[in-house]
Amino acid sequence: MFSGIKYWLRYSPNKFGCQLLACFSTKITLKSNLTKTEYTRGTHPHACGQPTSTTHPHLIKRGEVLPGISLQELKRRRSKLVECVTLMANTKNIHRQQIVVIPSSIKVYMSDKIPYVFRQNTDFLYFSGCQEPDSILVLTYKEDKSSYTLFVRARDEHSELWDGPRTGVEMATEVFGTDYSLPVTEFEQFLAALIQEDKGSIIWYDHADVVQPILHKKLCRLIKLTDNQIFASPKILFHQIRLIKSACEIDLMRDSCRIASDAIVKTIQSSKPGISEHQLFTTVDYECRMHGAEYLAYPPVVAAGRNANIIHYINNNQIIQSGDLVLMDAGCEYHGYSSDITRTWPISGKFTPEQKVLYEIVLDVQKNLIKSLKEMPSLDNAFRHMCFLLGERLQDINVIPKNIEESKLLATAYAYCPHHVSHYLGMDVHDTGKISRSIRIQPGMIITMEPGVYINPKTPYAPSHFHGLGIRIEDDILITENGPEILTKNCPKEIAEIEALAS
Ligand SMILES: [Mn+2]
Repeated sequence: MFSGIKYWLRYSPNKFGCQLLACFSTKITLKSNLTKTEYTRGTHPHACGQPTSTTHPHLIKRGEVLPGISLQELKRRRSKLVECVTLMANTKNIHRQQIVVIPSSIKVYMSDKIPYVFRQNTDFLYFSGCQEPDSILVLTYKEDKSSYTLFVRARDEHSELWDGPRTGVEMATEVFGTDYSLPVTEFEQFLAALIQEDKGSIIWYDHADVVQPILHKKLCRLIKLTDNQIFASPKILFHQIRLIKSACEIDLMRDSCRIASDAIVKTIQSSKPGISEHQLFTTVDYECRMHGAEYLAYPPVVAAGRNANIIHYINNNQIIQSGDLVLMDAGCEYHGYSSDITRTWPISGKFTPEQKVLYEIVLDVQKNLIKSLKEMPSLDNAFRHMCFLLGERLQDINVIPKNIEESKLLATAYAYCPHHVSHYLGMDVHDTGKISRSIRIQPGMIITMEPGVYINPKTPYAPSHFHGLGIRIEDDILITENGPEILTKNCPKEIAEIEALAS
């Protein structure tokens, strides 16, 4: 609906500025040098700085800001953040003004004027829904009153000619549903005025992990002006909110997991001895994008033979020899949500006896661990459980000596699987990194389960007939009231299924 309010905002930017002046008692005046033709861009097919339901109806439904994410959902997220800040203020008995600063990503260049693919800062995207670089979301909160202001790049004819349309200040409040929006150039002035108003303001800003170096310098300068400002990192708050997925996030995760599962199936089917790891990378990338993913969620591991002993092998430039196992760790990003799957298969279509023995162990351990998620352990406990299960099974086949004490058994198993067995998953691959893995899992979380075994010749006790083998099986799992639900179940992992796909 092109409401009267919007009309007023579009034609009276100075009035809009006045409203902000009244609210924040700052001396901000909005420059308006936009022409009347520019204001009519609402009917232009590329009206905004990102897809909308008007310009990209195949991606965005009415009422949505991002694919699958409605404005209502964004507002719920913002309310939760206000609740968290309120709770924090109340428990610590703080009555001062609180200002939460969430910066967007900036454009990063690989060489002169050649940008890397832009990926928005996840925390910023989660709360703002805005896909533009050089933006800032600010929450101000004092005495139960809160408001959100989105700072965006002002419209600029020259830049837009090269880089495409920007949403601009005039449209931002309507598109993103924040209380106010201002040009990003006004940020320093805005914050200075807020601090002036309440010299004891608490500024929540992550100063350890700098996203926008210029903004960071400005903030540090502002903080120096007064003595009693506190920089507190809000990241733990953001991640606590992001940890539990909403219904629409779960839907997006289901799609992301389904697309990646199908892509890996196709990749296994297309694989044969003599092709390169790089070609399998291409296949999984192609299949994910052809089914709607924007790109792969991370550089995939495509490791043939003993390359699988290198946990983060991403060179992917070797020829796959007959008889090799291929370990592929790949997932896609679908509308901002990441999947993360690993499968290991014999390139010739049949496991050798040694490969089969180890594969069966990893598969059994993985299935056992998934079952035990019903008891809602912590991820760290799942890891200890894995070391125990894996250790016992490796003892059965004489890869680990029998009759060693338990602590030694766990340590030796860890040497054969030197990575954690699980991480949280969501918008980021290693999602909500500020959340400890020692807390119990809860319904609404999504996690991975990824035990592996890597028989590096250097590992103590490793019998030579297993040398160079590397196997990992990884699924993505939604935790529900009724137990674990495997979101990547479309991707087969049983020996017979894998052999059927690979031959
Ligand atoms: Mn993983």
